[in-house]
Amino acid sequence: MKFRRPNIPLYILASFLFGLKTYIVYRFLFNIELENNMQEFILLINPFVSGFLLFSLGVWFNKPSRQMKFLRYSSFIATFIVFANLVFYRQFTDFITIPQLFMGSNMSDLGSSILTLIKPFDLLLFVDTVLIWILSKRNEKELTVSYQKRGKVFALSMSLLLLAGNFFLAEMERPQLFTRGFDREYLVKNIGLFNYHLYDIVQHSKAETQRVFADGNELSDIEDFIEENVKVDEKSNMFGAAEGKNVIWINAESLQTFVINNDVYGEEVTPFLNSLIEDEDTYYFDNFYEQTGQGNTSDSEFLIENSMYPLSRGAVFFTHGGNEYHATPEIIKEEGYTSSVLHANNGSFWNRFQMYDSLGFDHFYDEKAYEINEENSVGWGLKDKPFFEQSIKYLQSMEEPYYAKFITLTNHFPFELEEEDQYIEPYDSNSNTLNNFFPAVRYMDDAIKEFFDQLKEADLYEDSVIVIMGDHIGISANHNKAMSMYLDKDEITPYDQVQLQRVPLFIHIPGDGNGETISEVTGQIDMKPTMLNLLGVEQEEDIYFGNDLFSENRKGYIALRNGDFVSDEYISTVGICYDRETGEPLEESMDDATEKENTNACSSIDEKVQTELQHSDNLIYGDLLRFYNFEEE
Ligand code: GP9
Ligand code: MN
Repeated sequence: MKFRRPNIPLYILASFLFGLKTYIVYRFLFNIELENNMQEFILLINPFVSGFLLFSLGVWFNKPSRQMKFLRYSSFIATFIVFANLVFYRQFTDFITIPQLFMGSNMSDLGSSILTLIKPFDLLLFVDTVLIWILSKRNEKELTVSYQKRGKVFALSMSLLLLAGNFFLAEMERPQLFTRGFDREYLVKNIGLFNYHLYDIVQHSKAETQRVFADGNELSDIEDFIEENVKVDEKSNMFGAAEGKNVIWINAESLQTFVINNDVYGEEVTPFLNSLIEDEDTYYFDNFYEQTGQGNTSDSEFLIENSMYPLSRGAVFFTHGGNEYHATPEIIKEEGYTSSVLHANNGSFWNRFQMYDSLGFDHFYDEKAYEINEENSVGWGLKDKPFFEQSIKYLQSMEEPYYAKFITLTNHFPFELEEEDQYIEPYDSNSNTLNNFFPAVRYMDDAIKEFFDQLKEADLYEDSVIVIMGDHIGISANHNKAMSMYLDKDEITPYDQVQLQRVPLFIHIPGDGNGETISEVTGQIDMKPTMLNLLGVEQEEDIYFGNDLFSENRKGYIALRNGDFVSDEYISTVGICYDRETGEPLEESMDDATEKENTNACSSIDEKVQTELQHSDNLIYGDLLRFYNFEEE
């Protein structure tokens, strides 16, 4: 039988197939929330518009072989972008940003994680590319178009017109879409993945320019804002409670609050941490939020050392590792402290070498400081137990008083664990990630318990304050079905999603005796002022956005990096204002007048939150701390 070629130019066919395929990916592989028919419609048209915009450029090539070559390569590249975003999304429930592309070294270090993120059926994504490849080779002449100049201009105008139509609908559906760019899901939903990437490129260049042109005049606005909204004059009653003590900080990888005092099939997930809560020397914070963005662990480190927000795009450790900062390690150096980070991973991951230097750390014990072999490692590297064990000698050798930050690794996605380290059964649901999370957390819990024993044995315990903090969520929204099953809920609402961003914080001060559970709304942004106060360091002139956790007089809200926030009374997310205690959306069952009032209740805080994030971003983009005089009174 003779092969009958389709009767349409290849660039049209390519646009159509690409549009169709991308739509299917949007609709079924990304977890994009659609609230109404208009959003459905925009999501449907935008991949076709993007496809046409790209492939119709082919008509500018007169030579058939060139035109076909363009279609082949552009189809492959466009598909690869969709594929890369898909793999990335499975891990982070987010889309790639330009700064992230420059974190290539991190991407390759992900190693085993990446493989678990690629599914065999992803190959299907490339079916149309293969088809186009074959057709373009076999039927080169028939499928090429040779338009006169007018035809070419017409094709271009059509594509731009379609794009304008798409943008118009998007702006109608979501006013200020382009100014509120930090919500990447909105962008992709409304203008498509490709236009989103273009937008991201523009944003990135703008940020780069900002640093070059910054001159420090912007600082006074920021200082005024902080003076008015953040700073609290009086000291909390914990000022100096750990004066002169060593600080042992444990960054507990991916630890979330929902596992604390919880169980799997009757087995406690975190028996040691649970017992620590009951200990009279522990202050435990159960409404403490992580505020990280794309930089995960490194973002949490940035928050705690600087009391500034990480960036909404990329990891600030990477993009602004050479900036001037005024971080905790640097400040306490003046009080005689030495500071170190201990983390048995490749030291260049997250650009740590450079950033630790900028933050004023004296020493970084990275993987080279540890004995790592096949027996004592799993997943990402050295297991937590040998990690702590091998670290004791370093603690003993540190000059006192010291500030030592331990970053654990075993409880990291994909939560691999060897049989012998599984002290509890995995959970049983459709999500292996969630299932394996519990035994991995349990292993970490046990590792911390042993570490406490080792500290005591080595006489390092009494004279320290031990902080344990979850760095960020370990279970993303992709596993909501399994999560709702575990939490015994019908579904995970946007409100629940925010609440899942709680990570545990323990401040354990041996001999204190007044420990308690504190349920105030708090977050990682608060750690720098808290630690400085605990150590009795008089606050000099400084720029920070958090408050001492123990202070009665706090600013009253915690901003999440995506612009959501949690205040004492409300939780604001996806444009809905929820009552924090009940989880009820305020808009519902309200008459018009009250509704207005309630929306306003969230919106007045919202305004502050957005300004605060903006100020913090500007400080980083403009590298403004280089103009700040930390000495002046
Ligand atoms: C890597 C460790 C884990 O060194 O900090 O990285 P994460 O993916 O959680 O940021
Ligand atoms: Mn982490």
